[in-house]
Amino acid sequence: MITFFSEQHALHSPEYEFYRGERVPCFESPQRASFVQQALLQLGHELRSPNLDSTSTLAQVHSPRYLAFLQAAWQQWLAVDPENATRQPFPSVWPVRSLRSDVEPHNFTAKLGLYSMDNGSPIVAGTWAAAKAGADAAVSAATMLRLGEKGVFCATRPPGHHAGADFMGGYCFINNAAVAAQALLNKGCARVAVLDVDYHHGNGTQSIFYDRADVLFVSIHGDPSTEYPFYLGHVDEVGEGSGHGYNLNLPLPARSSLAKWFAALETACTRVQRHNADALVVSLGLDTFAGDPISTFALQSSDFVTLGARLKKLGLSTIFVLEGGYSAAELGVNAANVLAGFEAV
Ligand code: SP5
Ligand code: ZN
Repeated sequence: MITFFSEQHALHSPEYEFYRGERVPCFESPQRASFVQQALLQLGHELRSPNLDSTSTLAQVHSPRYLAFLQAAWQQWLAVDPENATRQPFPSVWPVRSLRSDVEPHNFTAKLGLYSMDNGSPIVAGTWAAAKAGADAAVSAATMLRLGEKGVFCATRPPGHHAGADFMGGYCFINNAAVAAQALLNKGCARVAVLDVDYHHGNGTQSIFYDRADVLFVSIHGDPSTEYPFYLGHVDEVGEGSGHGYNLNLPLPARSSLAKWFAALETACTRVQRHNADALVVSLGLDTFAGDPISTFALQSSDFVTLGARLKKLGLSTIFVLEGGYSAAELGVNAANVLAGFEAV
């Protein structure tokens, strides 16, 4: 399968995040992409560098002030104090209910809070370049699909599905799946479906398309009552306005069985089929793997072949966008297995 991969991903390499008040090594690491790269090359998949500029599509998905901030964030951090070059910025204050988010403050940390949903998405000097390369891959993949490819994989990081129109979060900065879906619409698709199989609810993607009927969003994920991102992903979120009925959440309790997960996949596929989409975008989180260090579902490596084969049965041209998955050593084989299942039938 044609895979878009950019070495630029390695420019996003934060050292630590917080867990229970302690600094721990980042789960979302460059070696994730390296393992995927190695596995795909070994199996003879074709790796290409993104060849299109996503700038105009990005502006359809994210707000201008958020994009401007993300692009300039590291320079602004250095402007606060040159010694910040060796420090990771984290937000410490957020505009929750009753506070204003329409006025951008001048203070850097306050801006960071305005544009973040958590303190779990550290920015480094190369974050923008890495994230932009992921969006370029998404647009490149959409073009390949319109040229007749049946399946294209974006083996990119950082992931994207927690990023909303104007905020980062959950290791995500630019919503690559949303960029892919919007690019498909721009290139003539009337309807697109996004199926999010990451362990965590794709709150960013849901919110970006919540009031639209052209992009169906379906997600299978850990119940937000106990699992990140906690504040979105419940069954009663069905879309609003003309988007009413075009959002389907299938939360499953933490530690749900394999049978429950694949039953939810059937429900998801049935809804996708009913959308009569011209193309499918899969937010391919691999943190449903039994060995994932921060998740609790039960998929084994071989189950990812089954997933790929089931998605192929939908008969839709498909862009796979890598999202989460933190068991880095197994990420390559698990990603490759999805592609193998998709290409086998
Ligand atoms: C793209 C993606 O998968 N983002 C996930 C972001 C999750 N961030 C919160 C991490 C919390 C880690 N909790 C560890 C629990 C271990 N028992
Ligand atoms: Zn995830």
